[in-house]
Amino acid sequence: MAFTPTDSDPFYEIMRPPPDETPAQMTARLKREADAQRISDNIDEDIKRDRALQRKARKELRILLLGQGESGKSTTLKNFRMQYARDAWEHERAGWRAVVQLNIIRSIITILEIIEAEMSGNTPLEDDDAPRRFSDSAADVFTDNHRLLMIRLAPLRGVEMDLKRRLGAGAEPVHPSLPMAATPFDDPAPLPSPKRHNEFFVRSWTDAIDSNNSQGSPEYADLDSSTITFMTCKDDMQALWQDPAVQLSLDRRKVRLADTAGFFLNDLDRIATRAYTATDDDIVRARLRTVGIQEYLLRISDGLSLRGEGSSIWKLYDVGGCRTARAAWLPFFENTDVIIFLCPVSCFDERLDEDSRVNRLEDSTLLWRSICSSKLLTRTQLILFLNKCDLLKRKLKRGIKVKTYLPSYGDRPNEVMPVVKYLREKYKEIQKQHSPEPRVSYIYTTTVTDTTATAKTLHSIRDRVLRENLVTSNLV
Ligand SMILES: Nc1nc2c(ncn2[C@@H]2O[C@H](COP(=O)(O)OP(=O)(O)OP(=O)(O)O)[C@@H](O)[C@H]2O)c(=O)[nH]1
Ligand SMILES: [Mg+2]
Repeated sequence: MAFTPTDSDPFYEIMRPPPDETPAQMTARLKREADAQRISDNIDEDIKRDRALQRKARKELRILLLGQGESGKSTTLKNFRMQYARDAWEHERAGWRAVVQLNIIRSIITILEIIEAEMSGNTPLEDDDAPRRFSDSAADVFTDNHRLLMIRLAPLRGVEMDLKRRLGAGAEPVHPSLPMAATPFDDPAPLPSPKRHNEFFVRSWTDAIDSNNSQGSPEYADLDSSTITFMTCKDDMQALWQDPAVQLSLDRRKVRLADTAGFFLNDLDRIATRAYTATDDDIVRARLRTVGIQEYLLRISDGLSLRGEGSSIWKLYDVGGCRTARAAWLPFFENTDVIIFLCPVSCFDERLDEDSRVNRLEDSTLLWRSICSSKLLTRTQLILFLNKCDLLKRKLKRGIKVKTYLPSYGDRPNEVMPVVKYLREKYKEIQKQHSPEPRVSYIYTTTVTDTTATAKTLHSIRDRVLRENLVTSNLV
């Protein structure tokens, strides 16, 4: 950009044009300035290219995991680490027990708060669309037994505080943000989805897990009063979770704990024990919301057996996906080799936590469009995960019609395969239309909580990314 000094600028005196400058002198001066700028831009470009080549020579790749909040970025990262950073994974295993306990306690507290609200006839907690006051019969389903359970489970609030302190986790209110005018494919119909509670978050889950690591070991459990209280509450937690009135209430408020971290509630016999150690699946499913951006290193051996040699370093960046966190993504775009973008396909009838006016699929689609069209990412390989296929399947089975929220879906069958195919085509089309230069589309349908299937996807990505990287760095 040409330099235009103002009189408050320290360079004003040096840079300002002579007062008696003729038109011809002005033209010559502007040309000189434009030439200087072009040379400077070329140098910047050369430096950028050199840096990229140096990284390639060191066989270093930068991979960014992007997508809206809860799309599955951290879960994908965990799959990568489980496959390719096995030592670190094992080292952290003991520390995950506290996260699993915290996930369970958050679900229990959600249930307790719902019972409290229903008993007092207060405004519903989870669903803005539900009636403002429940009928007497709804409140009546809760009895003295529920009151007793509430009292008996009260100590879990203390355990929650203790676990959060140990993990260094915080809780953030959901900040409303500006509405988005555009829609993905059509104007979605009004959405009856629940609004979630403030969630705890960590800046870096490896730090959180590390700081908690020694305290998470089974030997430490003898002294760990939180685990002891947690174990003591096991029967009451089970009674609460399996209670028909509770299930009815959750259903009415469309709170699907079983679709979130709540599915640990079915495993209390296994988890609420002194000897419990988190399994690989537990770790992958445990939810810790990300804020900020965190770098994770992986050493990837080239499964291509290219001359049988070497490995490359993959720098993976996990980011917070909620709208307020997205401004921090931009500085990471430059020199990013690969973006793995996660679109949760089950979200067509849900709204953003941070802005309940915005449909999640709409948000994800606009995000995808802006990633595809970014000039900074022209040479970045884009990989799209159409994620949460298992939840899509469950949702369609419950009879929820895609067409209601996405009228352009029309009369296609309300089944997983056609829905995924439709979204795949739409996302592919957006990529084609909005990419500044033609690029190949790599689209995978995923359920990243399924570690076996995801391992295959990651191996395929590894081979593909390494191959592409070799091609672009002219090594093959
Ligand atoms: N059933 C199911 N759950 C999933 C899937 N992918 C992610 N989840 C769950 O969805 C929740 C959110 O996943 P995360 O990986 O934490 O999402 P994120 O994109 O990192 O979210 P932020 O950190 O808030 O940006 C977690 O409870 C995961 O276990 C999936 O394919 N199927
Ligand atoms: Mg995350």
